[in-house]
Amino acid sequence: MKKNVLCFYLLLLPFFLCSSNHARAQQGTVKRPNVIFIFSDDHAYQSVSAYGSKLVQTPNIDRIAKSGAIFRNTFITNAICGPSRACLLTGKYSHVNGYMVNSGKFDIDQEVFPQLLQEGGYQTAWIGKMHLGDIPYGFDYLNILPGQGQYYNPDFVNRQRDTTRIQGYVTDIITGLSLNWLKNRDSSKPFFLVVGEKATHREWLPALEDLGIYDSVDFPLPETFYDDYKGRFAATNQDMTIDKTMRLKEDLKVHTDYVASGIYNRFTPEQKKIFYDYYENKISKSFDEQHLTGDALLQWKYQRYMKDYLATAHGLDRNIGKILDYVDQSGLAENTIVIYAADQGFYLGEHGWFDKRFMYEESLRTAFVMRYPGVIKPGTVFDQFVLGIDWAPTILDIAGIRPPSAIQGTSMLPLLKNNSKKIVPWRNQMYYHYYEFPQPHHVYPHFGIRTTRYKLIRFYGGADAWELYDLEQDPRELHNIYADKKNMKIVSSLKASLQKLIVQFKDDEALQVFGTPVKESNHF
Ligand code: SGN
Ligand code: CA
Repeated sequence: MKKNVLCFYLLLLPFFLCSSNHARAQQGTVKRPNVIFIFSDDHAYQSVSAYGSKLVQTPNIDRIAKSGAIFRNTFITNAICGPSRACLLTGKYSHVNGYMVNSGKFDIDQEVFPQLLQEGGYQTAWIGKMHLGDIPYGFDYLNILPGQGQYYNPDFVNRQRDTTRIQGYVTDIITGLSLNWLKNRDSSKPFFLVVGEKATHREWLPALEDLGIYDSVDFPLPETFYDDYKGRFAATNQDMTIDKTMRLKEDLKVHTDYVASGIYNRFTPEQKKIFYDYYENKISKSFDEQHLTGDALLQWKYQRYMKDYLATAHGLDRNIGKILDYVDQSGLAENTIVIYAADQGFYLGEHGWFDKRFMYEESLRTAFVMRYPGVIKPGTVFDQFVLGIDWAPTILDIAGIRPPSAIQGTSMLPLLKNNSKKIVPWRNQMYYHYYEFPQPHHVYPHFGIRTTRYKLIRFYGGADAWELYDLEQDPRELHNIYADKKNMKIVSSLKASLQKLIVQFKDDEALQVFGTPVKESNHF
């Protein structure tokens, strides 16, 4: 008899397992929150006032942090655009989701978490920059920029791959399309919307109304601006300095090629005039008059870079404000989570650089703020290490959908719910792996581990060397102390932890490199 009952339950088990996600998803149908995920491109946390920046104010990003939480230790596991988005969508490291370099193509046959949201009854949309080389499934509505997209009068591509050119400034248009979608969506379902921003990507083109807003400000040089890269081979050999790599014409718009320029050719006569008056009649003219050389030229470039970059970021922050206003005024606020995050960090002159990629702090770490009414207490600060691959399982968990076991990230929901500040078991180290080489910025492939105090990095593919930083003693990462005999113990303990992470995340390429000895003479 007993045996029969057991058999009966065993027969039913697959049914329970299959339906468990659905059942969990259904439980709180009424209450399941909406999620708006605003994902910017190359927006450095050093320029966000919520992160303590003194450069400019970002009142709207700060507004999310104040009404929710700021995550001060958010790290991206492969700090470039396409791969970061692939990590967001899959919750998996680049070597697992296969999208390791920007020139690659995302394998759309793999599962992305918005598909699971759809199955669980969510309506899903991605509007703006996506940059995956292909269009993944899982979105009911898509209106995306082709590739990197354009700042002025950009083209947008829909799910049917029809292209439409829309007049205006990209960040404003993305907001307009997003609000439109929100207003016309099926309001009987909860939703997940990605607002994919192009700002603040190179070549840092501000909204025409923001041209020159910071021209009277003299931005301070970062402490490491004149870094000599001593003891760091890969850093010595990169191609991303303001001095040598940054281009006067394309990046700083000094005597833009008004005939050949793709940007300029898209303009209406009115837009053309505003752009020309500013960059040609004002900036280029003043540049010519100064006859700058050497350090004066370098400092001028830095100032122009900062002014354009921060003016572009200003338009981004203003548009985040428009989305928040809509959420607040439409009655959505109470049940809508708003997230702002950047796809990775960016150098604002630190080490003399722009761009990203390196496992050093400015690019590894990214801005991430989140408001979750009723769950996260306003003004919460999280210092736990959270990763870009944690977003997928977190959002699934919030939606009541169990994250698939193949996801490598971890749901942050237990942290978010933990207003009583009990200790929630959490990682205190993270694993990073970057691949794209040599183009476009000649940053050698590398992987490594960051703990609360140390960072150990292994470069390979031509720059075979280890680097070790003590982030407590040397937060700017100027002193590679790997070869210092007195660090042998910490090196071997970090290597053991790194190897464990490599094995845990099944990174075969790293495992092979890890096992290949490096010539001692490479550590100078
Ligand atoms: C372009 C930029 C690079 C930038 C990559 C990747 N050059 O190639 O400076 O690193 O995009 O950026 S540009 O001359 O076209 O501006 S990412 O954000 O997509 O990863
Ligand atoms: Ca980016």
